Amino acid sequence: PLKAIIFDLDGVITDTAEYHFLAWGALAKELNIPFSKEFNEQLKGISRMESLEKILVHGGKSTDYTEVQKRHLANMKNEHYKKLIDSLTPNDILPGMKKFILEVKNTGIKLAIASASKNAVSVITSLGLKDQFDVIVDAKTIKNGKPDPEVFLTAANLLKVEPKHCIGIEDAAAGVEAIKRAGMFAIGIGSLNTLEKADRVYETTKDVTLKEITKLYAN
Ligand code: B16
Ligand code: MG
Repeated sequence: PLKAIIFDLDGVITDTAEYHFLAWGALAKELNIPFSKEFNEQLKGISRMESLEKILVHGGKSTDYTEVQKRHLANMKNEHYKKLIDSLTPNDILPGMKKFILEVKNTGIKLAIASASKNAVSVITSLGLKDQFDVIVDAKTIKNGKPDPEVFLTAANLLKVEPKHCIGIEDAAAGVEAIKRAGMFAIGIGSLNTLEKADRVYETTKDVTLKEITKLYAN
């Protein structure tokens, strides 16, 4: 039986993925590195420092900066990002997600967050959803980022639920891979092209219903 649903945060519960895109885009522009929505897909779900490295490699500039300078660049992006998420409110919850979360909660299924973001607790608090979750696991508590399964396995462990009794929901390719490697059922939000490893892909959050995913999980 389905006992828990583990949610990614950025791109599933709220569209902070768009703010990450804007903040990285501004930094890339300053560094004279080409940046596009398509390239940004590769940054979804992966850590801040890994994202920076991918951007620098993409621009052929990885060896131009020392580790200290790279930390500084990552901090600049994060300060910009924090300004962008400063004004988040419950109105920024993605369509259908609040209703879905409350429905899951009412059914007695456990809920957790598994996010690669160090800003996860602040985001979920601004959205007014923190109390709905039994467990929040973020980049501050884990060693290996997505696509490593650690963040999802840690969430299941803290919930005291076996991975096979969990569904994971993700918008990033790295995240879907992490869910599958954790031995869970994977729901993807986005395009089939990028999320082909998911057990089921929905185009948007408003297409996700508890009734349907419970059925898919059971079969
Ligand atoms: P931060 P998620 C991830 O969050 C984002 O998808 C990814 O784009 C970002 O680089 C990462 O968090 C780190 O975020 O800089 O705030 O620590 O989708 O796993 O909830
Ligand atoms: Mg995400």
